[in-house]
Amino acid sequence: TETPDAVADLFDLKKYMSDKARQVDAALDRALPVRHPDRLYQSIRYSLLAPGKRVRPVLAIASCELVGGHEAAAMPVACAVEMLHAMSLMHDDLPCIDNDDFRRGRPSNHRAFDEGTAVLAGDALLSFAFEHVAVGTVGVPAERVLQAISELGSATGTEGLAAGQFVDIECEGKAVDFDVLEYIHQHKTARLMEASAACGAIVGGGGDAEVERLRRYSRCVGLLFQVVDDILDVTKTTEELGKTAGKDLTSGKTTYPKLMGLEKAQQLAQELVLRAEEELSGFDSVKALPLLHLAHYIANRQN
Ligand code: GRG
Repeated sequence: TETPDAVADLFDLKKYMSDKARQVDAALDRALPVRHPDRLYQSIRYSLLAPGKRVRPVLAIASCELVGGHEAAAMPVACAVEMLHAMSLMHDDLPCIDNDDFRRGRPSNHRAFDEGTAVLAGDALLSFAFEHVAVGTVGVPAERVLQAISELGSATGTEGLAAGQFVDIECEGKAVDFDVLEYIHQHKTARLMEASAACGAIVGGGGDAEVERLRRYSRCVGLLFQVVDDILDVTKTTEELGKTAGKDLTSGKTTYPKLMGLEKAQQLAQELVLRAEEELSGFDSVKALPLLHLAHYIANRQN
């Protein structure tokens, strides 16, 4: 299908992403073969290897390569961010949190297995992600590996995912203002994307300024991801119902279109792409193509 973007013609992001995703899936498969206890491993593999976009691992690998590192150096952190993402989805779906029966087009982990297994498989995956980076990263100075590990810790804990999810739960059923909405998305979504890019650049040998630029890029992309999600939520429903007006913007969870209107939300998405692009302008323009296209892909995605 044709994208409306002119930049889309210069680089085949689809191929780039599917090539990288294939490498990541093979590495994830090797990292966690089924051992004793079988059912725990099967539960982990069920969620970890389920089909997803692999946006976070691609961010890690592309950032590593952008600063001159090799894909192999970034593979353990790329796998780790997907493990952290997968465990957060498993726990998010639990009856005590979002109580979702489906994930990635299949029954959620606790539906396919059981609640206790889903909790423990998520816990095991959380621990293993750190172990995997510590043990599996080769050819990278130890202080850089340590930096990456601490980055992953802050991205998932009380300064990251867990905090974002906590505030999200706390705000359930309440009207939320722009700052709180941004806090939730910044922590639940953008922070792990930021860590993915930062870790990739760190193990790739990037300098402080490069790591910072990639952090700013991925924070924009992370927020963009959510703004687009909210926009799709409105436009998809409108399409499905064949209506001319948008979905009821006054009920349910707070979204960008509800807070600022659909048009302003679309403007915000455009601004975020531009800001992401600006951050990349500090890099070699050819080497930055994957991340440039990734930002456009996220802006234009339809699911
Ligand atoms: C991480 C310690 C720790 C605890 C977990 C439950 C929880 C705390 C956090 C939940 C965070 C959450 C569900 C964030 C939503 C993130 C998000 C945007 C999910 C969708 O990501 P995609 O579209 O999914 O990249 P795929 O399936 O393509 O990988």
